[in-house]
Amino acid sequence: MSTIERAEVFVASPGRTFVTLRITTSDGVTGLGDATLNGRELAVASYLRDHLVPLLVGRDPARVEDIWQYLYRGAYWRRGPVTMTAISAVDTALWDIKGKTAGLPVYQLLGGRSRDGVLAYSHASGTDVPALLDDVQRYLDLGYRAVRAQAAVPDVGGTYGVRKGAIYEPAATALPEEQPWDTPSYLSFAPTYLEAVRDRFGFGFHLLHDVHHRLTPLEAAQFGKRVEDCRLFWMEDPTPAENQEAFRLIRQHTTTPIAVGEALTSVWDVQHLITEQLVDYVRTTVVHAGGITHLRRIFDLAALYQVRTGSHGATDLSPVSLAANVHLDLAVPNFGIQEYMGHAPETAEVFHGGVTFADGMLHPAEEPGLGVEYDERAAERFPYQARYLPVARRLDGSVHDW
Ligand code: GCO
Ligand code: MG
Repeated sequence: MSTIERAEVFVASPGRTFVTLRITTSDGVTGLGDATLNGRELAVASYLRDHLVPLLVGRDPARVEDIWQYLYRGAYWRRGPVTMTAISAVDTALWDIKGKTAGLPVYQLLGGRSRDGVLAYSHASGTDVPALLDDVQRYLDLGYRAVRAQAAVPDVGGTYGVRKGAIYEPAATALPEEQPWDTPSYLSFAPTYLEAVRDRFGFGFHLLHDVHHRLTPLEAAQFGKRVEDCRLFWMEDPTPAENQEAFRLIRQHTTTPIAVGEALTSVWDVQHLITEQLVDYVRTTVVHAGGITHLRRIFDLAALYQVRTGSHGATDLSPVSLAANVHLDLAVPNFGIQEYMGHAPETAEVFHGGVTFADGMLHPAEEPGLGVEYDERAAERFPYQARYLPVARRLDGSVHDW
């Protein structure tokens, strides 16, 4: 029997920080898992190195479900982003190994293709409305059939989602940057630029918008109602998801579809949202919601309630978990859309292979496993650099949800 011989944790910052797990079997097969938790990376690296790696050595890598149950139930302490990201990395690496051992791409192990490709959306943004419109044009020219639009609120500055460099990267400073936030200014401005996008480009593509947890339930209801004529694909995270009853109030007032879940980490965290049909899209991912094994369970529950998938795919999801997500997206019946921001050029020096983009769709690699390799040597050129996500403060100085 093949056994897990070693499991190594790599922390490197090629363009941004990634934590990567590599499991090697006694047969010399390797599998990769992403363990990146933006701004809290070293906590997961320690969880893996200090607490999970010693439990893995000697086990049968083929027993993917059993290892998931062993790590989850065996921790006693349940859920939470650090635990679930660490378990995700192990699970993803084991699926990679299973694919390589079987000689099949992972999506084949999940039941094969349910579709020809995976619809992807990317991020257009601008420091003002003309710049946003230019950026939407750029994404349409690149072949995207779905575009997220965000613009900086005039006179407030620091609005979520507005790109400074070539790629939107919010975790950019050694200590958290403090950004101002003003809800009334956002509420009066954001609908106008979404309308400007529809006025200029029409309705022949999907338009998305991320509110990024900034509104109260009633404000979110007002916003959703106000933008109904824009026919958004979704409004994302309109209000923080700790209080899930809040979505019922939003629902009672607007037919703008709702997407939630990028910061949630287990089926129990989304159970109420799904079974009460409080959201239309669930945004949990392979990397933060327990790997392929657990994310598939979430997606299956969602399918029963006509909730579709819309997995998170920001730059802080490494090419490994993005690939794993796209394998799953290709297979599940209730796929909706996949976020795809791409990565900095340095990231591609370390992670080779992965998904490809063509005509608005993502495609996984056809090699056995996930189709991504980690270049350890190249990673040494990019030592770990601490980077934090920003913190938002209202104009009176009090902390707001970033
Ligand atoms: C998105 C997200 C990201 C997150 C980031 C946090 O919709 O892509 O909201 O931009 O803020 O992934 O680490
Ligand atoms: Mg988001």
